[in-house]
Amino acid sequence: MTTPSLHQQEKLEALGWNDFFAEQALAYPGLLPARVSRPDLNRYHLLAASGPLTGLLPGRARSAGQTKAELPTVGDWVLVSDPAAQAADTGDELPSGTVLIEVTLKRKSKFSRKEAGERYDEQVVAANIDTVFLVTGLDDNFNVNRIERYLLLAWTSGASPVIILSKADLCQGLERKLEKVAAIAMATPVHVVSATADQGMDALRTYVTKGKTVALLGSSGVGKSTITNYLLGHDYFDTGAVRATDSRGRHTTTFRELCLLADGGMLIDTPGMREIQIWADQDTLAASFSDVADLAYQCRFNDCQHQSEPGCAVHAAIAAGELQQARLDTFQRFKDELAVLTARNVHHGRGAKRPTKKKS
Ligand SMILES: Nc1nc2c(ncn2[C@@H]2O[C@H](COP(=O)(O)OP(=O)(O)OP(=O)(O)O)[C@@H](O)[C@H]2O)c(=O)[nH]1
Ligand SMILES: [Mg+2]
Ligand SMILES: [Zn+2]
Repeated sequence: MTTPSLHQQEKLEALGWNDFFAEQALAYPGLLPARVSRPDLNRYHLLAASGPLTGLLPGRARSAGQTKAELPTVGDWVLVSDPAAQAADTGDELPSGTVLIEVTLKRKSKFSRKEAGERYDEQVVAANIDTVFLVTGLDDNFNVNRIERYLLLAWTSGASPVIILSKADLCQGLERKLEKVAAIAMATPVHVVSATADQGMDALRTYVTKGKTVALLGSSGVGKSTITNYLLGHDYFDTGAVRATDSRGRHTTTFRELCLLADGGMLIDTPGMREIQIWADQDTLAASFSDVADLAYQCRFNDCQHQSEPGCAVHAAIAAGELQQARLDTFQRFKDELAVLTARNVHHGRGAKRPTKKKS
């Protein structure tokens, strides 16, 4: 990578650049770093020290044995050709402000889910994020199981989760809902907010500080774009009314985009997810359900399924009112889903083991 000037260095750091990426970039002299702010079909909107650029992915990158999950996505750091050097070197005539994406740097964190539908592929929703805002409405759309699911994915991502309970102004029975959330949140911070009634929003700013990236995730209509606009200070993203019958949204946001806040920090707004299927591993599942896992250690049998075995500490805790049956049910359900996912990926040579590149 070309050594950036002090001023450029500062701009890069404001975009989240740090030693983790700088060390990787040392191997590529002559290339410039840029961050993917919005992936389009074949073009990538990038933010570089010099300002916005448009990145093109050379065909060879797509065919070099990269899986879909390895292609650049929102939040990724890429190294691009220096437009000036490129024209001189190859005589390539790219429109001004357009560069070639040569390298995608290794990710520090990534929020993934199983691709929607029948396929068993990983979809990386956002990369290199510090915090994920897991947004759920406190209106009729409130659903604790969904939060549990998002939490598991967030723990797998390497970023820190924060539970955002939105639309506080429309909430009935807050206390009861908070109890339910507390029972599954473990140590995750929980914030009750309303972006439209300007309630609790300042607490959210503490996560979006200079150089830090926050991704907003949650189902359609929970108010992700409304929160993003609030923190941005202007209406950048379209927002859309929810259905009166069930408070569900209409999938107003259709692309993922990283935006810079005026006083530093970055937000990634994402489209509401229809399905949130887990993409995790056993260790993260156990960590995410440490309440259940800690109890399971105390079961008489190592392979206790916590059904009707004697000496089951999990069932004892449920009987004593220390653990909710629903929590155990969710744990078992996730475990089953994960078993299917692992079996499919082992079958297809994916998962924990990366596919080995064939030598030609
Ligand atoms: N009453 C109330 N309405 C809100 C609040 N936040 C958002 N809304 C409304 O909820 C609707 C959906 O908000 P959006 O921000 O578009 O939701 P979204 O999560 O971005 O939805 P998708 O883009 O479809 O994923 C809009 O009509 C917002 O005005 C809030 O705190 N209180
Ligand atoms: Mg939206
Ligand atoms: Zn047991």
